[in-house]
Amino acid sequence: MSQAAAGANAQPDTAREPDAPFRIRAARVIVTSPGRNFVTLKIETEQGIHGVGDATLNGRELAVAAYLNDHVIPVLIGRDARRIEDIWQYLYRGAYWRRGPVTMRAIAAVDVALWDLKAKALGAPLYDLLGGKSRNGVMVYGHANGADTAETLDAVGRYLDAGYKAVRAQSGVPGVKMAYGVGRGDLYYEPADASLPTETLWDTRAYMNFAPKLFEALRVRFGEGPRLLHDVHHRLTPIEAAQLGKRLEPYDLFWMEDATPAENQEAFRLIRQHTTTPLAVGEVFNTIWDAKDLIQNQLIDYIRTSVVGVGGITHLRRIADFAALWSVRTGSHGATDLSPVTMGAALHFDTWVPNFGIQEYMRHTPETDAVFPHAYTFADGLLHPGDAPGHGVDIDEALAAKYPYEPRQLPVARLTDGTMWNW
Ligand code: EZ4
Ligand code: CO
Repeated sequence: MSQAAAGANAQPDTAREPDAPFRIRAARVIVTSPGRNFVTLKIETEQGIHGVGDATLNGRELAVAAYLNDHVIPVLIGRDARRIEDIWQYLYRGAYWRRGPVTMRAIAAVDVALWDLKAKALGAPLYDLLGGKSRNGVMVYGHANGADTAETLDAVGRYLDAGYKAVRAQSGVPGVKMAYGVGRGDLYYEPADASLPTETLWDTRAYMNFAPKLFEALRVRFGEGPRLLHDVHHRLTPIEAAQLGKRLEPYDLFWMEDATPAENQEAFRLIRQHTTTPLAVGEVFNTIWDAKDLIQNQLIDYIRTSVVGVGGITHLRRIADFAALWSVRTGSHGATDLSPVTMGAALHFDTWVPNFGIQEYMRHTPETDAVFPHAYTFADGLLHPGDAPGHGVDIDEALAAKYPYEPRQLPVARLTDGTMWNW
């Protein structure tokens, strides 16, 4: 669509005055693969300020790139970049087809880029626009994993030695081919590993018998101090999840994550009735509607929605405020498929949000870090967003261009009898 055509349909507002400094002059999608795929949106104003947002949807990257290029960028050109809320509502209501991971990640990219841009224009770190610092640093948890219990214990030990205050432990399970969360070789754990989905096998019984022993061994070795987390990754039924939660109670987990799929939010009531192990859920949620019943019925303790997953800071803030009413705290998703841009935005959000719980943090590779220069730093188990204006993360477009897109999909899982299961 030409700009003239866009202008013909425009609302008669000052946002579209051609010489307005905050008028959006250009927006473009940058797809790059410095070790893994990322989709980034860069928005520029007439004044020459730019903001950057992440639109990466692991394994489905080009769907979001197309959504942005075909449906979002044409309606962004000419708008007033300061009107973050109005643009959010325009993209959400205006799509008619609400929600969904592709739409909400595209909206997130716009929203985060606009918050970045506005904060830069004001010369302020983003956390100051949200309400200022609520804490000195953001507690993160790292991902420790190993092929078996001994390796996993060593991996947890390395994280604790590095200063982490919280560690997620995942281990290979005897009898389970390629358990979730376990790296292969020295690579950083990166599940989207092939152009067609890798087939993994899942054995619930083997896992249920193994997981409590892993955490018993962790407590024997490391004592009661470290916060320990675990991700079940949607593999159990509600009653199995209830059983596992009970069996894990002696080992005082910080949380048990995604114990069962949450399309049916009501399913968590059964788990909740049986165990006091804290529950975390929400990395695949797109909006507050996915979490509403879980939160207002106090069926969970941590909400894992991320900046990039739920349409950006504008909507994540709404979820967090709603969650605070029921003492549910944030624990945002932060795996490597969430780009440094999301990590930067998340750290500003986490620095402000009053009901902060914890932030997931998997280090990116040096190649990724070089493509996305960033202000955030790690020290003593905490991440710090830095004080640079905006969210503090940019993209080196010349370097990004050296890493072309490579198709990669997430694995699938089958039960031992061949039945398709949840990966
Ligand atoms: O499997 O982000 O808690 N973290 C996770 C992640 C997800 C990936 C999927 O793209 O569950 O490792
Ligand atoms: Co998870």
